[in-house]
Amino acid sequence: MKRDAGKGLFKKILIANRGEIALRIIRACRELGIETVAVYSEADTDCLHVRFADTAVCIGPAKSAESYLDPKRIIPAAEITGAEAIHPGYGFLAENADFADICSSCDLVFIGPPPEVIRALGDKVLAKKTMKEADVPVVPGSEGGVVSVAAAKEVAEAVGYPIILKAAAGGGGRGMRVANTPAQLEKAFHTARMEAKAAFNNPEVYLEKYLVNPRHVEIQILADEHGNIVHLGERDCTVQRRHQKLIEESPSPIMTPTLREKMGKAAILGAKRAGYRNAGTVEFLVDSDGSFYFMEMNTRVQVEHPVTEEVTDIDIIVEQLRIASGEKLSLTQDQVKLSGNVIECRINAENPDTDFTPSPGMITAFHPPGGHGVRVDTHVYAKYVVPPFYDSLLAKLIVRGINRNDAIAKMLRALDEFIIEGIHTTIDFHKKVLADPVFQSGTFDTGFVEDYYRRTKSD
Ligand code: MV4
Repeated sequence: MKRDAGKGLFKKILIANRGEIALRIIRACRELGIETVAVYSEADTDCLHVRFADTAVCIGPAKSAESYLDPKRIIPAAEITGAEAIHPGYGFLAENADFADICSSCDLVFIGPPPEVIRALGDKVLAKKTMKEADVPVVPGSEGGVVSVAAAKEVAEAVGYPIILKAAAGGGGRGMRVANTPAQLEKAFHTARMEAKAAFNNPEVYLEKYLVNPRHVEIQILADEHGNIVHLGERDCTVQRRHQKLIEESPSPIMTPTLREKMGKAAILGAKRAGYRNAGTVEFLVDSDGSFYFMEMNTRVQVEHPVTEEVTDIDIIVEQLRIASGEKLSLTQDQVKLSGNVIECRINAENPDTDFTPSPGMITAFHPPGGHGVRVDTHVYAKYVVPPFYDSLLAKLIVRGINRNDAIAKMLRALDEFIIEGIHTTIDFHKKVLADPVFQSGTFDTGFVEDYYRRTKSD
């Protein structure tokens, strides 16, 4: 549904999510005078999003498929409470084009891009084609999917080994296979297709030259419904483990003003070509020589959005709400200014000593850090019981310093103050990484976490 110009902001929206992001959205709504409807599962009756929203509706049992993932339970909650729009947050239904379609047919605004844009960018082959048409650099590889071993081998010879096979319906690292030789490629082709079929019910795979240990740098963009698009600089998300981001920062240690302008322009051109609306993120791989290549576009607000909020002083959730209600962007590209260095550590309910296995249970003591330049986005409180059903993010600790060393010192100080007892968390892991000379040098790549464990195994 497209709203009439001049209708103003929404009066009431429903938040189809839980945890810290539900709280984050409620906060933005409160500041804008928008009423909020929370939805919650039977496992989440004691959650703060239920308490802080103006209205809360129980939508089903603990299992996500029967609550947060079920449009048949969420849409009626919006209808009964008179919400005009739905904010999906991240995860759950956030990148589900069918859900965005259902919203629109029920006269509810989906706070995000149009369904056909979500669908097109969710197809990684089509997304890559769209970016190529917009002159955004893409990794050399197959034009579209590869349908046979022979076709794959032909493309591999042309771009050179090593190569990577990726699922067209995949993303975020699921369904990928690397091959160094034609023999490996033959095997990888069949397993990649089988995995893709099993995971996404779509066996289509495409082939790219494999960049060895690149960096992950993503550009945040905002696009309104009037054709205006700005970028808010980059986030460096190179510190990951098994495709789970652990630390994000902005500016990227490898960024230069020239490279930022090039990547920002590329992100905007790609978003324009895709017909993008609302907040989005264009992910790039950056090679050791500074070449960058489109990887995928995320059509939702991301976990790490506060990094950009702190470095630009722009409230991304407020912008999402304004854009979705038909307002123009509140700023032009030359008004976007980056200031200082921001780092975010994801504090998860996981045990780093047992391969980051989940650690649900009661938090017996809780004290978040504070002070100058410290932000904590969390839904956790003392005696809160972390349920085993959802993702393990407990808190995002975000600090801002005048330079990178200052931000690292602040993060180490804040991590020292952070008390979470009763369950395992990633706090101590972050303390070790932030004190690591390789992390401090800023010269790491996506092999960093694995390499860190190799280097420090003896202690
Ligand atoms: C790649 C790559 C190297 N070369 N593509 C991982 C997530 C998924 N979106 C794509 N990924 C990669 N794609 C080419 N052509 C290496 C990765 C990759 C990676 C990328 C970003 C951050 C961490 C990573 C860890 C392993 C592999």
